[in-house]
Amino acid sequence: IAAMTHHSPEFQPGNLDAWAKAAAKSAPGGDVNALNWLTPDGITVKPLYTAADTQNLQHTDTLPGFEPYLRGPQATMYAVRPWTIRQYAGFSTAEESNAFYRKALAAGGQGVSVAFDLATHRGYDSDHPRVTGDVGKAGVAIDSVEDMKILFNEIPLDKVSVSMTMNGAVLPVLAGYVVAAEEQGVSQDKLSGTIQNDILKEFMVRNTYIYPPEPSMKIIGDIIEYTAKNMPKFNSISISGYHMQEAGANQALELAFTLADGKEYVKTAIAKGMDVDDFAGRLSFFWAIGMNFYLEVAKMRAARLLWCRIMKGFEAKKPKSLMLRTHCQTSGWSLTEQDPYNNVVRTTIEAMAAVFGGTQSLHTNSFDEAIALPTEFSARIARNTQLIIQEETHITNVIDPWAGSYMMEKLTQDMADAAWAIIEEVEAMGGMTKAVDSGWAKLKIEAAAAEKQARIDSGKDVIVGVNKYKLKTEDTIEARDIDNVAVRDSQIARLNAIKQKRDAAQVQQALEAIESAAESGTGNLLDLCIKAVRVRATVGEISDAMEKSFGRHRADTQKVTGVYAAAYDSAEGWDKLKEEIAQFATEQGRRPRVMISKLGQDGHDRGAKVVATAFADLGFDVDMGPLFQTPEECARQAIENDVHAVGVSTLAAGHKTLVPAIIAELKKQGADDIIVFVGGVIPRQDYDMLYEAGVKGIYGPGTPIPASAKDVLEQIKKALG
Ligand code: SCD
Repeated sequence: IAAMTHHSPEFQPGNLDAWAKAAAKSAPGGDVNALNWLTPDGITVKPLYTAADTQNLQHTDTLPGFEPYLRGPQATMYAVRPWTIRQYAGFSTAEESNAFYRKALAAGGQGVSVAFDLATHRGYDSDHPRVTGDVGKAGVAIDSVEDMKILFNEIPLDKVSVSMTMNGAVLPVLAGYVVAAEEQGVSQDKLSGTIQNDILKEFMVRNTYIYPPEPSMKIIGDIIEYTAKNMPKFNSISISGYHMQEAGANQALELAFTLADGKEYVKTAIAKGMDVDDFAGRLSFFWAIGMNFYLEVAKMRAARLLWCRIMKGFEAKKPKSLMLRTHCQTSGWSLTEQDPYNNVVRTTIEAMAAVFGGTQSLHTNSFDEAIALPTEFSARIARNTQLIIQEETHITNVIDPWAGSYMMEKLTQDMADAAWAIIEEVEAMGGMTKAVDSGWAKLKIEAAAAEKQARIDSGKDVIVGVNKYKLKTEDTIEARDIDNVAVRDSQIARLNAIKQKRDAAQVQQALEAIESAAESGTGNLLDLCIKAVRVRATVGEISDAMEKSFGRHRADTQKVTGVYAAAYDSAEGWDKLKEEIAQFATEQGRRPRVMISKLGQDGHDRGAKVVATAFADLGFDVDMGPLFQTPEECARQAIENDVHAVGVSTLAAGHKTLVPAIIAELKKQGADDIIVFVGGVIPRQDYDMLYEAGVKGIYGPGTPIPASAKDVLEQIKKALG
């Protein structure tokens, strides 16, 4: 002991000034501050943290399972029960998805998480003409309870918890699950799981809404009310920051907007006359975990701290109402098409951050997800990533292991403060519904996305294999393809069979009850939808019944300007390209004009928005097509606006149907001089097919925008002769 407390002359306890002097010797420009990293959130991350950084922090001495739950919602956390391995999956038909789930559960998966196709998300049955390119593509096609029953065949719904990512068509889908369970012999009160049911973020980023904000919030209120009464083990909502970060938000923005959304849902339920403690324990959260390791762990700890503060503000009393429980998913956006096995490493690092942050449930992405839907092989590696962390590393033995780290405690507080400032800003605007309605929140995220893209394109942010250490040749990897024509045909056959067998009068009556409840605002819509599903009303019919009085929401397409150019400062190539575009304008009498469009039900518009912003900053005239256009509508708008080129952004695997269709439409409407280019997630094996269909350029993930812009300009010139 004497030896341990006695400091020999070589080992004097440090003095911060002395350290700063020593560090300055090797710091750039002799300045230690040059080693600070200012994050996109505006947080300064220093190269060294000491006891001085944690001295005045309030929450460093708390315990897991106790207020403010910063260190975790459970007292024992993973030491008793690790997080749930819950892999988000679904594609093609209910039969195929069911087989995939059962195999995954047998191989170590612990919960089910259903991905629905975009037709279902947007409340269309598979036979609807607007969704020909979408059926069965980026998720499973569900039209009726008969599909739901197949989806959960031999999965015991009283034992396995099920998460359903559904926001638009949330009522018919949740009703379908309840009735499928009922017909499996499992009553509602035994169902455990989660429905995403988070519509506010859909208006900001994900775009799978159906109705306008106001009726959408009414639906959420009804679901919270119904599940609180009848489904006590079921999480009524998964308040999601995930899609915000995927759309470009930094961590502080993701955290703030998500908690602010949460506040709005609590207010909605209270306004229905509910006691906060009757429902708050079943509000759940969902974070994206990207490559920003320290900040992600800090974000998760800060989230629990702030949610407890927010819920105390609502006078919640029960511990369950105060603790934030969350699902996490590794970042899909951080995955690269180039050198794709690197994605296994990225996902592992992100999964570690989620685990150190204390997640309750986790999805790890498959390495091929920047290219297509996961194969059996890539899904296995993704699942095993979690199993290895759970069962080989002993990481689970210690609760909140980063606690007490000078850095982590300080960053947790910094992150909480940064997010709280944004939450207060939102509050001053009148809450998140208003911030969303005005378009302010969406533009904040889009500006962050454009800035991020510019940092990557200019090489400031490194992505291995994309803007540094690039491979000369890429090996092609196996990708899953869905025969969407076959899926659609089989869905239509089943729909027709159901419609023939059911009692039409009963269906009519049930739909009318929904319609009049939507109209009058009385009655619980989930209750009425469950009744309609029992008599075999379809997802599309139920959605239509509500649409009659709610209407369908149409977003306006605002876009940010100047942000990309400001962050992209490797000026040489940029300025040269701007000059060429100016030159084009002088020669042609007008600037090159492109229309950036999204076809089908794919609402992922981050890429489209960033490209539109950057092209405009370069000097193109840019039109932004509305979401969800059919090829026919898109061609008409392109012709009316007299564009030189249409750029299709596709992220939901609809390209093989929709891209040839837009080219054919342009031709049909007499405008085959308008060239078509494509960007987004497109497997290499589809390139030839698209070029043969007449596409003039394909720009996969990781293509620097100035490079694609230059190519588009060349192609336009060529087409003009
Ligand atoms: C857990 N338990 C413990 C314990 N740990 N009890 C005592 N001691 C411990 N140490 C108990 C819990 O209290 C709970 O019981 C039960 O065990 C289960 O644990 P849990 O922690 O609640 O885990 P889980 O059931 O898995 O629930 C996790 C969430 C849930 C709460 C987060 O909402 C969930 O599963 N969410 C998943 C959402 C999802 O998959 N989303 C996919 C999104 P009690 O309940 O009785 O207390 C995909 C997506 O959007 C992709 C992108 C896109 O499409 O655009």
